[in-house]
Order: sequence, then structure tokens, then C-alpha cells
Amino acid sequence: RHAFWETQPVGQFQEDDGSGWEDGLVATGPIDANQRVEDVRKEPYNLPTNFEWCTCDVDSAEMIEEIYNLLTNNYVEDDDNMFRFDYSVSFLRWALKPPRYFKSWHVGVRAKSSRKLVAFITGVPAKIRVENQLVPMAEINFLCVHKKLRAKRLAPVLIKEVTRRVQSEDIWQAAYTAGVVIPKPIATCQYWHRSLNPKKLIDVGFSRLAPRMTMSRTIKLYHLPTETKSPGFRQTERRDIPAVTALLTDYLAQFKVAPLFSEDDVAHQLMPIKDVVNSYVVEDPKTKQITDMCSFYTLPSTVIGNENYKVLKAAYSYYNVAKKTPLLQLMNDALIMAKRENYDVFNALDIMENQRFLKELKFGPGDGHLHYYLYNFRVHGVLKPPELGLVLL
Ligand code: MYA
Ligand code: JJ1
Repeated sequence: RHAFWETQPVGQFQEDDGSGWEDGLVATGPIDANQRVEDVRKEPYNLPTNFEWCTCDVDSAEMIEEIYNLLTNNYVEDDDNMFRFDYSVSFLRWALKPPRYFKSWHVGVRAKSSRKLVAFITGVPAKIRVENQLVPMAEINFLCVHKKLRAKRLAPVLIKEVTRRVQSEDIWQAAYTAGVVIPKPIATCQYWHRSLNPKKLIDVGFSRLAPRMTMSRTIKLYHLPTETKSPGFRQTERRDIPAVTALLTDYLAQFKVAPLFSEDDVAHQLMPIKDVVNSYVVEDPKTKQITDMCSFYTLPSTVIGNENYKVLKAAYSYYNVAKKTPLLQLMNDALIMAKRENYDVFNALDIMENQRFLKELKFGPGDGHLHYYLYNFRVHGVLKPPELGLVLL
């Protein structure tokens, strides 16, 4: 059934380790023991004859443009092929260059004759806590094979090659998400969507007019004020990073799977970058303490084959901590900021405490699911979305 994934150190469906224990009782931890770095294969895996490996330099304007073009035309689409993720050049640079990133983990495949970039996969380093174990991992993302080269078993070669390059840095575990089911999800989450520009969303087929609703009633339903409500709500600044790190670290401790961020990680992931990541704090007007934070990242989608619109501007909920401000009010302020900046829709997964605000803030369930995976790390049973404290870009 899964000729490739059956050979990999990942949870298998209907697994029986022969111990007589039920799956739910197998200890959380690595599936395979760590090898020695010296024993990691030194030669890149073999590609079909007309292709060759390249390490992508995301600082090169030409290279990042090639990556952008590959992804914009060939990356993830929804089930009905109406929308395709359109990660921007500045987003890709940000996502691929966190503190201590490895250039060797930005892996491309070129056609030998034309030099064209035809496939891609990336890793970035992260410290992920799984229950009480802190594990150095690679976050794997942007796996893409050109549409004309699909179903030729190139993806397993890309995955094995990035695995080799990760292991060469003495890292033996990875975290990744995908829209498809493969062995074996640690959790299955759902996307929820909050209309900000309902007329455009309906025009492009992203959403539909609800029964017995008119366009003007729909616009009124999703209307938002222009001013945020929380006193002291403002953009995150460099001087806030120690307080934001403390707030986030304390908050993420409650989830079964969550990243451990250092101050430099938080500065990278949460300092605002125009059209890439927005982040806000609530500074108590009296005490000047940072009591709350919220954030979203920008991931537009190409609208495939529409006369009137080329892209959908989407905000994705990132990390939010409501310690003093009510969560509903904090997230409503995030919606207000996204509306002010002309986003068409605000998306969120049902992870962390998001289920506490989704329905009340008029998010509706989407038709897409996101499955979370770990490589070479066993988690017993299946986690519920609220047990996840990790957002991958
Ligand atoms: S998820 C986003 C993935 N990208 C897209 O969906 C973009 C559009 N699609 C494509 O570009 C292609 O369809 C892709 C597959 C490239 C996805 N994750 O070459 P094939 C398995 C893992 O003939 P193609 C993201 O970026 C499939 O089950 N495996 O197929 C996270 C089958 O194996 P098996 C996948 O369609 C990526 C085999 O590939 C995925 O031409 C995390 C078929 O290969 C998928 N999304 O190409 C990667 N889709 O027979 C894993 C298909 O066994 C990282 N497959 O069922 C693992 C950790 C590595 C680091 C470890 C360090 C220690
Ligand atoms: O965006 C998604 N679905 C939309 C559009 C559906 C178009 C037809 N297929 C959707 N819209 C309904 C919104 C509506 C607004 C008013 C309230 C009620 C709801 O459901 C979906 C997510 O739902 N997106 C995708 O399917 C894209 C792929 C998701 C998997 C991503 C894999 C990521 C890989 C990462 O590393």
C-alpha cells in the first residue's frame, strides 16, 4: 500500500510491535536508535539520469525566483483545484532562514539539459518538545515535484536525500504536516475560515452564499469595526522580544507537542515583516507589562482560472497568548487588523485553544484537513488538535 513509507521509521497503520502491549502503551520516543554521524551515507542518492541535485541559495535573487516560480505553479492545491498556495519570495526567505539554519537542507533538483528547477524540499532546525522530551528536529516543508514529473517516485528520493542531509548534522527526528494521509498522523486537524471580504470570496468560489442569505446581509454579518478594542494593543517591537518569549514559553508548556523558542527564534518568527508576518502585543497602559500577544502570517493563494481575480489574500493564525485580555477580544482585534490590511480571509486550525473562539468569531469549517507527522519518533495513540502547540508555515 505504501511502498516507500513502509520502509521508513514512522508509525505504521495497524502496528503490532509483538510485545503484547497495545499501541497506546508503547513508550513515547525514538523508533530507531541514533546512528553515528560518521556512518551516515556520504554520497547523495541517485536521481534518474537526466536530473541532478542542487543546494539552493535562498539569498540569491535568481535562485529564490526559480523556487518561487516552481512553487507558485506546482505546489499545494485544494481538493477541487480552485486555489494554489502562492508563498511570496520574502516569505520563503523568512521561512527558510531561521537562526542556525543549514543551507544544505534547501534541496533542489534540476533537469540536466535545460537547467530548469523541477523539484524541491526543505528542512529548517527546531527544538520540539514531545510530552516531556525535548528533541532537536528538522521541520520539513515545501516538498514539490513539477506537475509534468509526478508519479515517477521522485518524492521518496527527495525525502531520503533531505533525511541524509539532516542526519549529517546529527539530527535524527523531523516534524512535518501534509494534506494527505500517509503512515501515520500524530493528529488530524481542520482548517477554519473567517470571511473578511465575503463578496470576493463568493465571487471566486471560496465560499457560498448561505441559504436564505442575501449578499448585503452577508456583508453585514462579517462586518468588523476599524479600531481594535484592547487598550495597549500595538505592533510587536524589538524591545518586546524578551517579554514575548517568556509569555509564549510559559503558554506552550501546556501542549503535548510544541516548539521551544529561544529569544532569537522569537525575534525571527514574530518580529513583524510586511506581507510576511504580523504580530501584536497588548501592553498594559498602567504597568507597561506585556500581557498578551497575537500573530498571523500571510499566505496568498492563486485563484485558478478566474476572470476577475488573480489572488486571494489570506492571513493564517500563528501563535496567540491571551493571558489577561479575553481570548475572543484578542482574536477579534487580530481580525480587525487583518481586515484593515485588506486580507480577504483569516484562516486558523483547530489546534491550541483555537476551538474556544472559532465559532463565536464566525469562522466556518473548511473542506481541508492538515495531518501532523513526526519522523523517527513514536507518540502513543492519536493526539487531539487542542493538544498541539505547533504551527508549521
Ligand atoms: S507537504 C506538501 C507536499 N506538496 C504538495 O502537495 C505539492 C503538490 N504535490 C507535489 O508536488 C507532489 O504530488 C509530491 C509527491 C511532491 C507531494 N509527504 O514521487 P511520487 C508519498 C510525504 O511518485 P508525486 C510537505 O511539504 C506517497 O505516499 N510523502 O509522488 C511536507 C508515495 O509513497 P508511498 C508524500 O505525487 C513533506 C510517494 O510519495 C507526500 O509525484 C514531508 C509517491 O511519490 C507528502 N506530502 O510527488 C515529507 N505526497 O508509496 C516527509 C506523496 O509510500 C518528510 N507522498 O505511499 C519526512 C522527514 C524527513 C527528514 C527526516 C530527518 C531525520
Ligand atoms: O481553503 C480551503 N478550503 C476553502 C476553499 C474550498 C474551495 C473548494 N474546494 C473552503 N472554503 C469554505 C469557507 C467558508 C467561509 C465562510 C464560513 C464557512 C466556510 O473550505 C482548504 C482548507 O479548508 N485548503 C486546502 O485544501 C489547501 C490545502 C490544505 C492542506 C495543506 C497542506 C500543507 C502542506 C504543508 O506543509
